[in-house]
Amino acid sequence: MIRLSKRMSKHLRHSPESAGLTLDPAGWVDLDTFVRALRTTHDDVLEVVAGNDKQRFTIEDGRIRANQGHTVEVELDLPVAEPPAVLYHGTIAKFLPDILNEGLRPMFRHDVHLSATVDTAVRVGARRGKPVILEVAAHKMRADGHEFRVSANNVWLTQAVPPPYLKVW
Ligand code: HQG
Repeated sequence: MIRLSKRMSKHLRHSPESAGLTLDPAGWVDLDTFVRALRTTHDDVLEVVAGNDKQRFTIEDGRIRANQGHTVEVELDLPVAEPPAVLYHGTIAKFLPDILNEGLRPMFRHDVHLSATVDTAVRVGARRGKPVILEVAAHKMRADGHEFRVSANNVWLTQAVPPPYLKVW
């Protein structure tokens, strides 16, 4: 199931064409087409979607899409949302000098990914090594005109976080 989940992420976020798929502008693909393209079964796809630790996918009206994390161009059409006072970002020490100097940037993704809880940020950072947690002054950013969106699986997204809004937690 983890293997299938990773393949689903790959084709719904990064390289649909490598499975012969085309996403619509909002990232959706017909579920039957998707199942066939991945040479899997509806049941297995449904099991991954329902059991996914991070609720990475949504199935709606016979279509499937990834909730966030795309590198291909998609317009998720998420509404602007009011963030909590602070949000968190998990990274590693090696990236800190650049981050504190130029702020958080989306790198290969569309947006910077932020978490509402320290726990989640720790998990995100721990993917790369010993996690270092940054606190983001989200309310202040919002008041200064920066936009936040929240994905269907509760990942907070913003274009960039300039250095003045960051502090090491
Ligand atoms: C770092 C997973 C240098 C940033 C997770 C991160 C998340 C900078 C890396 C989701 C930088 C980008 C996203 C700068 C940011 N200079 N390094 N100016 N700005 N960075 O994977 O947040 O399993 O694109 O700290 O759970 O780690 O895919 O972002 O270390 O929600 O669903 O550059 O990926 O979700 O890495 O993770 P990523 P992320 P999934």
